[in-house]
Amino acid sequence: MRRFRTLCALASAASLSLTSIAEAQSCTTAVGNLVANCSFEANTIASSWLWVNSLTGWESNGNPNKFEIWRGLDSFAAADGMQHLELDVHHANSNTTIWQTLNTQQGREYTVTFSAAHRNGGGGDQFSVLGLLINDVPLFQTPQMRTPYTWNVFSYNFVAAGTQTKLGFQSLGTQNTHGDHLDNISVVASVPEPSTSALTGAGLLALGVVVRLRRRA
Ligand SMILES: [Ca+2]
Ligand SMILES: [Ca+2]
Repeated sequence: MRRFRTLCALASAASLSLTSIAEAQSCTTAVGNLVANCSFEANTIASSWLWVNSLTGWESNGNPNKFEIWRGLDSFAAADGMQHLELDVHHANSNTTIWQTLNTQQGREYTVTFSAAHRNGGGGDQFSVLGLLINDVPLFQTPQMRTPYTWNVFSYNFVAAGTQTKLGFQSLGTQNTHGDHLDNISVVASVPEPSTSALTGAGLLALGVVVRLRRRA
């Protein structure tokens, strides 16, 4: 029983908590990804960083600035593509929350995967922490990330409560306009839809069983 409980605890931790993955798949090619502008590449900036007030697919509570896009500042490469966000936004309130609404299937389980990183300690910033919100409820937060300019990959599973799910990310480090970097976000169904061919195959198999039963009768 003890071994069983240990296995259950491990399974629970694996499905509900974080995982660190060395290499993450690009969210832009993740099959079934529900997230729009998942890599923050849609609004190309001409400088190494820039704050903007609109971002394709996303909303923000930043005030007055809403989003801070990075494109190679400090030679820090994005986790995916060329751009990412710093959620401790320059000249904002300053830790921000960004969100978008996804079309989901009620009762279906989804996996959120994202990359997060800390900055270089500028402005006295000692660590970065990002929170994941589902329908405005904080469900998961990263540990304090203290190694500068190193991407960490996290995954979290949730079950959709309705046909629309609000996905949010919250900056939770010290508010000093430095840190809490985010990129490469995917939300995909944990178990893919059965393919048409598989369904057809299962249907034919069931038909075969029915025919055999009729012959026996
Ligand atoms: Ca990106
Ligand atoms: Ca900060």
